[in-house]
Amino acid sequence: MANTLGIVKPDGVRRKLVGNIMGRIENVGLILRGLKVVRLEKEEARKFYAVHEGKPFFNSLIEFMTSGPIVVMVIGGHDSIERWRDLMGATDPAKARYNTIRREFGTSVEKNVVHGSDSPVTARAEVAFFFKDDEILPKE
Ligand code: IDP
Ligand code: MG
Repeated sequence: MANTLGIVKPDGVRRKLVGNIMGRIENVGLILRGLKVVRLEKEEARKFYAVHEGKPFFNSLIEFMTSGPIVVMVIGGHDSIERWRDLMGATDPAKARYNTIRREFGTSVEKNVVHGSDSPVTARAEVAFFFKDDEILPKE
């Protein structure tokens, strides 16, 4: 029942997709345990995406992720990491399955609307990046 981190990226917020995306989370029975709207500073974005430093898309990704507010979510429930990534779809919207968020709304590999942690280790670190313990609803 581990938590995972979800983000609605600046393109998703700009295009008013937050409600739609949260609806999908609710509809599959995942649980929203934490929520906030933030705007990342360049340095914060670089730290969050440190694993991608040096890749050709890194600088552009940082520009994009700091281009407007984002919505960060702590998502819980059984297999939350995998099930949230299933809702998101593949990184490249053109390759994502039908009915996934990225397939429906993504406009490029970069501007793919949402983020999700990819393992228990990254989920723990990414949740802690944005949320203090007392900002997360405890598991019942
Ligand atoms: P993920 O978000 O599906 O886990 P990652 O490989 O971890 O994908 O990449 C992080 C983010 O960096 C992607 O969601 C996307 O916004 C951006 N990105 C990844 N690969 C590329 C690329 O080849 N070109 C442009 N942007 C990319
Ligand atoms: Mg990733």
